[in-house]
Amino acid sequence: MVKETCVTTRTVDPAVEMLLEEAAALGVSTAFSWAAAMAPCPIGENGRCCKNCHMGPCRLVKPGQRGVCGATLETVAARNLARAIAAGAAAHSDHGLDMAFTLEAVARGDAPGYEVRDPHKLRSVAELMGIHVDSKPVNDLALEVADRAIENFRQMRGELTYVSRAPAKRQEVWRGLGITPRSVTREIVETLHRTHIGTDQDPEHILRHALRTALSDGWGGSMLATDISDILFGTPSPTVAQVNLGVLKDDEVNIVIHGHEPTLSEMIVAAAQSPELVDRARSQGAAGINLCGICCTANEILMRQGVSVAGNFLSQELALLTGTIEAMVVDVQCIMQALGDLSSRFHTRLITTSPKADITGATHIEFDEHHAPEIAREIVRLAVDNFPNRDGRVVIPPVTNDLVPGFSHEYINYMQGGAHRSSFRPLNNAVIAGRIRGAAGVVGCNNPRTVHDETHTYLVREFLKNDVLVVMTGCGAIANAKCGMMLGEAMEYAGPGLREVCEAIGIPPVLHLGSCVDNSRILTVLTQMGTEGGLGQDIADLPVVGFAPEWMSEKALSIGTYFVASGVYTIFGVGSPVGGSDEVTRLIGEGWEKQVGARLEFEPDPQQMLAKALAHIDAKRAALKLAPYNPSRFGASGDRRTREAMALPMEERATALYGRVQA
Ligand code: XCC
Ligand code: SF4
Repeated sequence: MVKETCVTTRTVDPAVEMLLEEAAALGVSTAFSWAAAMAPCPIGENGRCCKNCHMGPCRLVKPGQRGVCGATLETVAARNLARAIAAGAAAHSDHGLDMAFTLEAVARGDAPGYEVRDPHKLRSVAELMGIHVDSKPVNDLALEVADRAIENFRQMRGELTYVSRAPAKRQEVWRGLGITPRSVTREIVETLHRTHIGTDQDPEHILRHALRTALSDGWGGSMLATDISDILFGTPSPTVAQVNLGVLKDDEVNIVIHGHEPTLSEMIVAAAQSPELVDRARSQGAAGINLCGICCTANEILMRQGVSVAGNFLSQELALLTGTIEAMVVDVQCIMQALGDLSSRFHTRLITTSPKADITGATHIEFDEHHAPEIAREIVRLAVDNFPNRDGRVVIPPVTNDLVPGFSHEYINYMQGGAHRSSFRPLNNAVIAGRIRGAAGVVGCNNPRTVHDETHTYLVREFLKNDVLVVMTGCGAIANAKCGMMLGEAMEYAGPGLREVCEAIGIPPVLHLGSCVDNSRILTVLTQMGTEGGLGQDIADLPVVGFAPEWMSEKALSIGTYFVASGVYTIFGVGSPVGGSDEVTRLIGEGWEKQVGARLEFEPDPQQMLAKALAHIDAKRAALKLAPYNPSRFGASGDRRTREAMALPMEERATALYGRVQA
């Protein structure tokens, strides 16, 4: 059900609030208390600190002040932003590259336990890559796709393969500016070179390369990560799952998978269901094995397997405080170092698995796709054998909600006309008619510098009221799922036009598209909306906006920047990492608007964020000569179908509302 949130100064999630109280009682620090005890550095916070060489660090705090090398504030702020974008792009893309290596190993028969689960997606990706599909055996084709993907990471000249997926007009914009990405590797290396002391000094020139670097993530590393994950593990379609800390079980072995990659977690899902390990859990006195996730590993296995989600970024420490987690298994990205110390205060085994990420205090069981099933079993066994070590203190907040995730681009296409007539026509027509005013992508992190989940959930509710369709990924998606916004019931927030369309097509008004790398799904959705007809010829023509309301990571900056470079006006909350420089703020605002047709803005005030977004959507509608948005034109729509569906049990309800639903 749609839940009213409990607003405190720290979070809108009652489960989180309950465990924060538990943390205080236990005298345990968390990101919330660290943040409260330490103000952000006022110099670094808005881009005024340079530590790119050892003549510094230089702190440019007075008007006109320069670094020892003569660098101006503009140059320093631009360089810092460019470097952050490169780091974010690297994180997504290194993940994408590993997916390509896994596909290669699978195709060669070197990765037992894995297979191509979606040969249909494999064929369509091969076609997009210009590979002849013919009647090639699946693994031969998979090898060609893997080779082409790997080539995309290492090629030094030319264009990324997926550039051709963007609207033709967008490609022209990129070529005209000289920012068509060559490869992730080339653009990231060049960013680091340009921002080394004494190289690129012109802020506009630095920032233009930042656009190119971000594009190599969005249309390269991330898009390949998404596509290859779909090929290996299946393209998501709607399924039913549960979310929030109440998914932890007091009488079962709880294993939490946290991080970003689906490769090992898919195997752990299988291992946790094996009769041998379930029996072993029973012999240890547990009723079974309960698997759930945090952050984007959670989103990956949620989208495809319906595995429940314990929470988003700021819930990771709190999950340990429940005293019920036998193992927290982590791979890469967004894993707080504090988990090392924290887990040692409880019986929880923190298990690192990536050759790239060790945490002091953790047990390292290195993942290797050539031996994945054994490694997954070893991890689950370790968790099971840890069950008797619980100390008896159990604090599981009794808070869960249901959600329906699984909206891939392919499924959104399919649900608008079935397998043979799939298209974006109904959605585009609804936008043209003004039933749907526009669309918003609300994505990104949590940040204890702002009330946990508050802006994510505020914006989404307001967008629905204003007939704006919402697509989500990452921790923002989890935030909204927790308060029931990813169910048909969320329709009660929707304006009449949006509601009518969602009922007719059979979708909820808030669509969960997946993990952080799956923001690339939003690019493919927007491309199709932009080229389907009636809404211009480019992503920049569409009445859409992008948001990262509670951002904190460098990956979020890369995502936001590739959205802008793709033509989407994007607003970040919390605060600006370049706010110290008016010139850089202008360059990424009106400067990028002139160059790529969209601006990047930082706006901490949620009401202002909303107002700016709606004004932008209406301006884009006007530019397309669409009817002005007028909610009174669409009166009481027939919500009979929703009401009937709501009266059914949960499993049948989802099928009634969303059509094809996985078991
Ligand atoms: Fe990390 Fe992907 Fe941010 Fe959440 S949303 S805090 S990056 S887990 Ni991408
Ligand atoms: Fe200071 Fe210039 Fe060195 Fe940066 S690169 S630390 S501004 S001297």
